[in-house]
Amino acid sequence: MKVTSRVTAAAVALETTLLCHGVPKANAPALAVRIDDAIKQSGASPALVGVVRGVPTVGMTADELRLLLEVDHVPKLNTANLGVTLHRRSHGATTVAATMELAAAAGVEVFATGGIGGVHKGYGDRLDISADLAALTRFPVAVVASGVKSILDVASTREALETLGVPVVGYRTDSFPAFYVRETDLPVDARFDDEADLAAFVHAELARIGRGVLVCNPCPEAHAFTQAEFDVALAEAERATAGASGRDATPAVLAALHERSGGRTLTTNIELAVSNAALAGRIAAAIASL
Ligand code: PSU
Ligand code: MN
Repeated sequence: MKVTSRVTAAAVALETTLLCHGVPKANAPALAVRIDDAIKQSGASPALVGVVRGVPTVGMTADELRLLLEVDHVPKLNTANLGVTLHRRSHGATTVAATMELAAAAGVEVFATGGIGGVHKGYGDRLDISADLAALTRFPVAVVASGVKSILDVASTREALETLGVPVVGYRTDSFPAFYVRETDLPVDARFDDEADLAAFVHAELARIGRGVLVCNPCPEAHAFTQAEFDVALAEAERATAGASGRDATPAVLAALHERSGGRTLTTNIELAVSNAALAGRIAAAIASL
């Protein structure tokens, strides 16, 4: 695939769905700047990924991000609807799945986000599994995330990653984190405490398997929820969004959580995304100097 790539050394890919749908639009420009700064401070270079007027772009400009944020309903793109959006020359915000596809096409090895999509709890009685999981089996990119959002079925998502054979490693943790919550009783495949060792593993593993790796970085302690705190917030948010389904489910529940927690889940979401960007930057910088 031909992508417009403005990638320099030690690039870290970033997704646009997090900015266009995951946080309120008013918070997106400042979050984008904080993520960029975190990556630069780590000695790496940010490469925002999205589709601008049908052009798949790795390394979007600030003006291009502004354009996507100004559009009323920029579609959320996974690997299923990416191609049609290119064909029709429309704008699109890339999820983890589509961002991985474009990052891989541009040769970018490291990608930072908040949390990946996974197995939904089944709002209504339908099966809903994010394309992010399949993308991890297809594109050689290391995704640095705080596990999966605790609005999903975290245990089933961990099991699905195992079934798909996706390497899941923990940065200074033995457990698979659940986004707002630092720890669960679910395991990672291996724990890494040393960043240089983690970077060397990631680089070698991507080359060895030609598929993705999930690097789990728990939410910063100061902003984490306990499981009990989170359960209360989630129960309320689910009640408020009982009708949302399909691609709308995640943004709807996230928005309800942000509203009902008085912004606390939003702060946590922002802080963990920045922390993941910083770690991804350090990994990318370490890989560049291998
Ligand atoms: N993490 C966040 N906020 C988000 C998402 C992840 O903190 O909005 C997005 C990502 O783009 C992820 C997507 O790929 O949600 C998953 O959506 P779905 O379940 O429709 O695949
Ligand atoms: Mn879905």
